Amino acid sequence: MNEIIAKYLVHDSGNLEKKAEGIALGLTVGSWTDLPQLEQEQLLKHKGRVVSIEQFDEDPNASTYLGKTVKKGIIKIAYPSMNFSPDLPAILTTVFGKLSLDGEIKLLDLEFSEDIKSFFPGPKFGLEGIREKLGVYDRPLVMSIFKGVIGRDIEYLKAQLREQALGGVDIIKDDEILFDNPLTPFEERITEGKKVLDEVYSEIGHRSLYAVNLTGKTFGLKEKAKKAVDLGADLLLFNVFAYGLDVLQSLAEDPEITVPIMAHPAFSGALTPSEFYGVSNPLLLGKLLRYAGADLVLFPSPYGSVALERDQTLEIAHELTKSDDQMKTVFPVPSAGIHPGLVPLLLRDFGINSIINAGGGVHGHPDGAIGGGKAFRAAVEAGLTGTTLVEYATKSPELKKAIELWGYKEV
Ligand code: 1AE
Repeated sequence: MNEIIAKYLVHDSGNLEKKAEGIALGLTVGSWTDLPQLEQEQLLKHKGRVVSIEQFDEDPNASTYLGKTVKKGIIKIAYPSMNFSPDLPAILTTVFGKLSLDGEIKLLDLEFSEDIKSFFPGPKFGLEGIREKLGVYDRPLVMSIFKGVIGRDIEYLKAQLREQALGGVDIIKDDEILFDNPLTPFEERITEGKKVLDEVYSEIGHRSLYAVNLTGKTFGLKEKAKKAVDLGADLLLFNVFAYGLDVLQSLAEDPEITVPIMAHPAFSGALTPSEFYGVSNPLLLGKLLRYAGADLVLFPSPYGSVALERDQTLEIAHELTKSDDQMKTVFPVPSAGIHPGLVPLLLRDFGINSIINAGGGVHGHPDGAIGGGKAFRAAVEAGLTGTTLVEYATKSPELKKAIELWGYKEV
């Protein structure tokens, strides 16, 4: 069947069969029982289909929170592909448009049948493409984030870029809150950044890539992204949820935008955290970002300052990396509040096909960003060689200082 199956979590006091049938009808052909027989038959092929209903017992915590007696249920509904054009705005409006406003209902997952999926080519580069750009295949990558750049000029940015690169990180990304501005204009960040990274490469033989923040009004993004490519940008950072998934897809699918795109989760917290409403994190930050063409995806790790539940982060990473013969895998980047002492936990959870990413945990190191980068690389090396952080710290003064400052968790 050519259809999309949506899985919903509901908290409802009424009859779930009736609710499910109401959704299947209401989001497709609407009220139809009063129509003549012929019209009913014509509309039948467009009608949503209730696939399954699971009802659980009353959930006392949810009932108390919502101030009414509710039972939890999981409903699956199939929507025929002939009802919508094969793009995310049409799909999301069909499966969770008005419905998202209608009571305690959360969209957990979407299953695309093969014909619909073929309209979503996914990442252009993906995890393997990023590894090829760096020539690094046997370890997690390390990424650092510019910090405190707002209000500073290009010389400051260049100095911070240089320090981060000298620390041995693989990728350096703009902070998502750095927009185009007269002190550090987009184009100059790319051209000047490139010179700095080339210098560092010739000095120490280490190549870092720079992800510049692609920002501005939606209709100017493509032109700006192409300009970035012409100027030699390595990667683009993109605040996808401030713009929309389809904007990301348009950028990713453009044959002239020949650099990987890193999706930032800013604003996704407006859609995901509730147990009762919104969209699940694995769907939004995992499956849909992959379908829309992100090559790398940042999401809150279970351990830092802005944490998600561990199970959810594992599910996000699974959606990004599970094998799929139509689509490349995506680099998971569990982030926020990460320091070297958390590396063993991150390696245990996300393995070598992930990126360890930090801002404060690099720049806040007692030896500055150079020390921070070295401490992260040492923590990764410890994990890969089966050595504890404490043992490895005997040969890495930078790691020693980091774990003294922030602590550590061995696994
Ligand atoms: C989940 C996004 C993390 C992020 O963008 C960011 O800037 C983190 O900074 P730190 O590592 O928490 O300082």
